[in-house]
Amino acid sequence: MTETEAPVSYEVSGGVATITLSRPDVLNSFDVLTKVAFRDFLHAAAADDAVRCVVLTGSGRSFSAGQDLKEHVAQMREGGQLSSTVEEHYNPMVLAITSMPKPVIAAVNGIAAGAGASIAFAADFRILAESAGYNLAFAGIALSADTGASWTLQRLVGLPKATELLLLPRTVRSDEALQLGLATQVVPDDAFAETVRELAARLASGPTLAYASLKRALAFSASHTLQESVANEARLMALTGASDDHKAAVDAFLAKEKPTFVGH
Ligand code: T3D
Repeated sequence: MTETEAPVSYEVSGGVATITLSRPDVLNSFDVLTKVAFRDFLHAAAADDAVRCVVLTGSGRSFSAGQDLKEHVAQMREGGQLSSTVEEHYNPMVLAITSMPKPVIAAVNGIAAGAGASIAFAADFRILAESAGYNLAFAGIALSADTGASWTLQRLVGLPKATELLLLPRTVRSDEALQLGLATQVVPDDAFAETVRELAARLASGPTLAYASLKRALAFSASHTLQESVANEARLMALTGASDDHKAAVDAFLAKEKPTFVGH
């Protein structure tokens, strides 16, 4: 990569926004420029009604190796303390992904380590290329976890496994990731791009408001009582019940036709 190349690219096509980390020489690790661009593209995708599905991926052989450790060390030497990057960059990233009012696919093309793994865990779907894997690298460099991994990982694999993976980091290959629940699907490397494209296209032509409401319902219910959750479900059912997509879908059902969803 030359200095002038953008570290992250953003492309919208057919209702799908694809955010690609583009620093393959350093395994798409996050320096400040990359973090700012990635965070800002997430916010742009969230705000754009024309975007109905978001794909996160990396270029080259890695999804992302997390924090750029060369920049990190340089900053430590300058300031002698950890920067504010967790609050300024990593926290907004994970909150933008988990609150995204449309489905998010982590297209994990290669190794995802540290904050790179955390980003994949925050997505709604994790499609892994066979050659991909995860490494919860934080303890390896004597750091705690960030970018939501302490919250997401235990929900995906359970507390004992999350503890093991965080305290004893190692590379979890794609077959084990699938067994553990860290992959929605594992596909051969040569079928990876097409599999991601098909899923993204399917989600981008789906009932976006219903997807957003389902995501909100799940997030709410994860930390509320049954009584509170059913009250919230009632609110979200009223919202989706009044949508154009719901009307179109029931009309299509009665007419024995396939519905066309507009997303609201
Ligand atoms: O304040 C704060 O900053 C806190 C924030 C923390 C967030 C975090 O994400 S902490 C975790 C940071 N990430 C890591 O500790 C992972 C470090 N990388 C690795 O452990 C390994 O690279 C991998 C397991 C990911 C892959 O291993 P492998 O053998 O396939 O590749 P490699 O040979 O180690 O790396 C290839 C190149 O990428 C190499 O450069 P070179 O020698 O060819 O010039 C390597 O230095 C570079 N690279 C890999 N990871 C990083 C990196 N350069 C900068 N930062 C990296 N994270």
